[in-house]
Amino acid sequence: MIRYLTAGESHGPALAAIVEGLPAGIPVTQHDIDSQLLRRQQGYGRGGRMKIESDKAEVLSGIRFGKTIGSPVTLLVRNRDWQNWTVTMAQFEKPEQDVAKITVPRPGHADLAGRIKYGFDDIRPVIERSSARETAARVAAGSLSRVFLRALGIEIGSYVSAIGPASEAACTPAVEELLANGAESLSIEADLSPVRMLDKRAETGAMAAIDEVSNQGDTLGGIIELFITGVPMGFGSYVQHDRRLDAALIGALLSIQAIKGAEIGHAFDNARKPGSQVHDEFTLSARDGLARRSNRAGGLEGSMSSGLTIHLRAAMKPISSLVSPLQSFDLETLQPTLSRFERSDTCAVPAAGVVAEAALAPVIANALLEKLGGDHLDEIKNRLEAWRRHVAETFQA
Ligand code: EPS
Repeated sequence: MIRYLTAGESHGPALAAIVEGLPAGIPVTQHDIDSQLLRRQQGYGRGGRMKIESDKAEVLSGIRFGKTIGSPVTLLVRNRDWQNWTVTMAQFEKPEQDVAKITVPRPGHADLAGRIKYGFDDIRPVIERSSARETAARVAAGSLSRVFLRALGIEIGSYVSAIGPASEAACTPAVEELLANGAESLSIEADLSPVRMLDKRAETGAMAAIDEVSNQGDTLGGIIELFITGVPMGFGSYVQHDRRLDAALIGALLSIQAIKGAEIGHAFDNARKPGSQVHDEFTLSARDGLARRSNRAGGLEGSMSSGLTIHLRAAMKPISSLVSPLQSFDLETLQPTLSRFERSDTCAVPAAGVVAEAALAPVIANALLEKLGGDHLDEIKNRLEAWRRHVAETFQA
């Protein structure tokens, strides 16, 4: 099974990830990793930091002659901004210069509970690790599971369906058409838009909304649509709480900074309808075998993959670092004061879609490894082909 850890502070020397449990024989190029890092850096509404960074991963272990070797892969993404922070973030000697302590927590951020929980007299260490900069390491880590899945015909893609007040319909025929070529086609199309939206009117509205809140020193959240194609029937399980694929997928989405809601398909809409308008009826034909009239369940039934496209949605709250201050207080004087500004983004929803894709990849890869096992890509490929064949033959008259 694939496990990974990330390390690193937003303004420290680097971010790192160790990815353990990847099978051997997966072809990986530098471009496979760095192209995902580049995608994460894009998006209308990003702040000044993205002008400083140009994220690239150094591979320190686990890959030889362009293929994984089954041992842990270590990835390092250096922070260019580190050179501006060597005093504030000095690792050992406390610098002679005065390093200003941060004592005013920003509402909505980890600042207050983190400062109290870890017993600091300064909020800086909380800001450094709770920052969404950490997602650079997660995207690098996730890119490896992604290439593993792609080699097996399983793809993950996303687009943004809402930013603030601007929204577009989810799962339109245009989306279905793109998904027919694999979920990555959807991402390629979405990546052409500065806000990763597909509908031009929604895109214009979103960019105008970002400009407007940016002028007011405010921020915007949004909704991300995520799709996984090529997953055969029977990944995940209903037999135990910790083997339920629904929970693992939603857990991965909610592990992302500022993601506060997630659903499978249109779960919240479905909750308002009778069952007859929700469940996806079966049809059997000699030509197509088993088919469905709809996929309102989002590709998951009984916490297992149904064989249809998996569809997840994630809600991102507006970033909690605002240029226009919110009411706060000083933890040293216990006097009310306005919150301070820490450089941030006006809107990072487009980037969060890329992060969400990366967060889902190891979950699906693990569901596959749980079902099929195997230590080398070729071995797993053979087992997956046999499984796909078995499922298809089950429904042939
Ligand atoms: C980010 C880097 C950060 C922020 C942002 C995302 O860099 P800095 O703090 O130096 O500007 O721009 O972080 C947050 C949104 C957050 O909540 O902390 C990045 O690399 O994505």
